Amino acid sequence: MVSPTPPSAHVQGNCVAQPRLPRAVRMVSLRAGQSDSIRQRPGETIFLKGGEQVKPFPPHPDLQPLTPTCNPPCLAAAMPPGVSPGPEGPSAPAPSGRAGRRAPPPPRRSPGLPEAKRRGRARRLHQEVAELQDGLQHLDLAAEKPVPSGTGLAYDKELTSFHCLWDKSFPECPARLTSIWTKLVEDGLVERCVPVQARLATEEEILLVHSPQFLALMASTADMEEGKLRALSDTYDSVYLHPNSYHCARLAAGTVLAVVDKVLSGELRNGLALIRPPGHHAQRERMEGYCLFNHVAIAARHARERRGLQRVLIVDWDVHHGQGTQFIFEDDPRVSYNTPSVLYFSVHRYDNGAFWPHLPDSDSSAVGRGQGCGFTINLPWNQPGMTDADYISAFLQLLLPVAFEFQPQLVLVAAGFDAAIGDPKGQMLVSPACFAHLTHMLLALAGGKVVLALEGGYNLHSLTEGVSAALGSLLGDPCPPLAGPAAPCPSALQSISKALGIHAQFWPSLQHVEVSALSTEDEGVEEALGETGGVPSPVELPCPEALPSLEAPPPRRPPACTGLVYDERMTQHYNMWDSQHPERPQRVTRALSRLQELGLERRCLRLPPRLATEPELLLCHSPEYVARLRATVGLRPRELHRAGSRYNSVYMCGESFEAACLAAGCVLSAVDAVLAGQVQNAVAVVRPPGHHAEPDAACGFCLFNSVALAARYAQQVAGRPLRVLILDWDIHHGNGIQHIFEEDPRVATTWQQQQSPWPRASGHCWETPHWPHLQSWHYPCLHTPSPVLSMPSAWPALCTVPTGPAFVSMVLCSRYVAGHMVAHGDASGHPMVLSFADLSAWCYDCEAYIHHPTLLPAKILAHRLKFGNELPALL
Ligand code: Q9C
Ligand code: ZN
Repeated sequence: MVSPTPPSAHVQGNCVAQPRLPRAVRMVSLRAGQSDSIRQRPGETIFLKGGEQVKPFPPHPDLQPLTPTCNPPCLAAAMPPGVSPGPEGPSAPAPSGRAGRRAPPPPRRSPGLPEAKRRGRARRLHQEVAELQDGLQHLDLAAEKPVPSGTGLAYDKELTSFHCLWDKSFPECPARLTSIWTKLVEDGLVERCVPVQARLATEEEILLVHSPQFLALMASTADMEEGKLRALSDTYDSVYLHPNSYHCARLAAGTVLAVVDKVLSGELRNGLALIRPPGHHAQRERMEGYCLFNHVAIAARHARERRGLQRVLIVDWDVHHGQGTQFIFEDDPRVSYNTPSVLYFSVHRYDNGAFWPHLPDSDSSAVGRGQGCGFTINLPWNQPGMTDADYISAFLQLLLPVAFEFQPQLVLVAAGFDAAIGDPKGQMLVSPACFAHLTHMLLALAGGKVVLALEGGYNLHSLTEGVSAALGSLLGDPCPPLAGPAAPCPSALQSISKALGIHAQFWPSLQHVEVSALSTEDEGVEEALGETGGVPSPVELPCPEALPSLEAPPPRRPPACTGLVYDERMTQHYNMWDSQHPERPQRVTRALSRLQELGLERRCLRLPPRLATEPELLLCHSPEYVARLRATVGLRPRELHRAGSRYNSVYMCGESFEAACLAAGCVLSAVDAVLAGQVQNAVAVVRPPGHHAEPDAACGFCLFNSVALAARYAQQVAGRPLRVLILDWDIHHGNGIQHIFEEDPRVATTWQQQQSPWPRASGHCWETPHWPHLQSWHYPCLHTPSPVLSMPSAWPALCTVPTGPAFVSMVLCSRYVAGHMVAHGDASGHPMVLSFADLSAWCYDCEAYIHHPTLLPAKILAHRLKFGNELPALL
């Protein structure tokens, strides 16, 4: 291997240019004299060179005072103008996420500081290191908040004790609740929930949202005769009153509060309130649209004012616009809290204003007022017939980006099921399974604190199916598969694009989304959509075909457990020449003990580890390659060294083959358990890693491509067609997986592509981009002229092999990239090498690290070059 020519531009005087580090990862050298930057920043991972990785645990978000200028950094940027003036003032454009990121650490100071300052710095560094290590030892890693568990289900038969006295076929009827209950019992869901006692909301609670006059009026209806009730009802839009209506509306509101309180206290993880009458059309002084009191609005105010929450998200997927909720919060004053409080998102049928409640306020142009600007998000559909794909798109493209930015502490869902297929009012086509998916997506928010309150839903069949599916998600069941097509229809895209265009000004997370293609002003689209009538026009924009349904539907009650597979023997693969190699055995031992400390390990089902068999390895690798790796078993160090150096960034020891077979086999074992339905999902804590391994070559610490093997294996053992998605979130490109599946349509691979992906076909060391755990070791190559030191005659006594004049060559490039340092001895004839990374010295002949006082001058020189100051005494 030939060493590349040095790029002198990377050396600035004596100060070597620092590699840029990603925001949350820094390498800290304990010897580097960086006392001013060793302090851990929030959320940051620090790698202690030569030590263990320190992963800080961020403080619990609920315990964190959230000031607009700090955590999370993007929230401040998300504040609509005027809400939280950042340093740039209220009208400054919000920085995009990228621009808002922390700048890389400042370059180190150049040498020439007074000696005393240097000593002081070294002393401070010592002290900080000691403190850091001490602090780490006393970290109580196990003392973390227990994860709340249990899904609350609130229902009271009392809530069926009212109906419309003068219209027996009124859609809002007692059977809605009784049929839901029957269905949930049938599906075995009731017994899996924690019952929550329904209760009456107090007057004080009602007054959180409604006026005293309105409350008094509603209270007075309890004693009214039918005639009076009817007369009063008729003065409102779409309501009926029954002598029990007031009582039940108070019971419904209180029941939502009961569930919310148990979720906020951590007694329950999430919950569902089965209530009627519905609430989201009720306004401060008005009943409307079957609603008397606005339960969800009351619960949001309660959470904020009585339970101290700062941010509540209301998601309203009822097919009608919850104008009541919007009016209550659209100008919600939040001065005393200095943070936005309630974000209202509603997706609803609008038909360009032709659908009830016929309000321009239901359009996406209504965004809130004053300080509430940007905190009302309406997504109006202008055609009936919206499908799962349309609702999923609405969530993925609009709601979730904003919600992740908003970081709610509680999610309240105005859960109507009148968008469900078969509903006489909504005339939408949402499947029951889709409600499981919508619910599931919300569970990622607010630490899972999600409470569903029933709103509309008038087809008893689709209502009950929808509720059952949503409750399944609250209970942790996997979502049932959705039927295609998977893409939103043109009209839905138009609605979503318009809302995105409007809200991008408030929410930086929406700014990257392309909104021009289908904006309302786009005449081409109007044409493609045909005359804007009530009926969806035949598809005119390309819409992907539905994927064939491959899977049999999963069992109704799947296994609720997670598999864990691990085998200690994987630690026998190690780098015998470098115990500090980043891919070291402690990676898995530490991971496992952490799982144990957290009590996660005992919540898993341990799966049997096993070796991948020869035929299994051949699913992705060539017979020659497998044989070549097998032949490394029992080789001597020198031969192993050579075997590893055939490949890019690979080391091997006598146990490497077995460990790699074990790593792959463990992943296969996890696949077995998942496909057999023994577990719902699984984790394999394995090493060596696999995703760089090619069909016929080891690469980047990887020997066998465990994930690629698992994908092929899954397809083989499933006994039926199987689509496999591989998500590769490793910071490096999974070149091996890509090459293995590039032409296989059955496996989709996805990874985050870096700007200049590693590995490169030809590796000049300064071209290799960041590999975070190697980054501080990546310095420009200074082979010519290498500082070469003559060794005195004492030298050979230390190192058994060389006689005569010996040389120490300083290699200032990465030892792991393109095999530079490994191959340096061969290429240059130098018998030993001094690492610029950690000032260790390597002897090629005895294949060992060595130390001797005669090396000191070379080390001092290297240190001076690297850090611009003298080697601290601690060396
Ligand atoms: N011709 C809920 O779903 N429709 N409310 C009025 C007038 C009112 C629905 C039609 C529908 C209200 C909670
Ligand atoms: Zn509705």
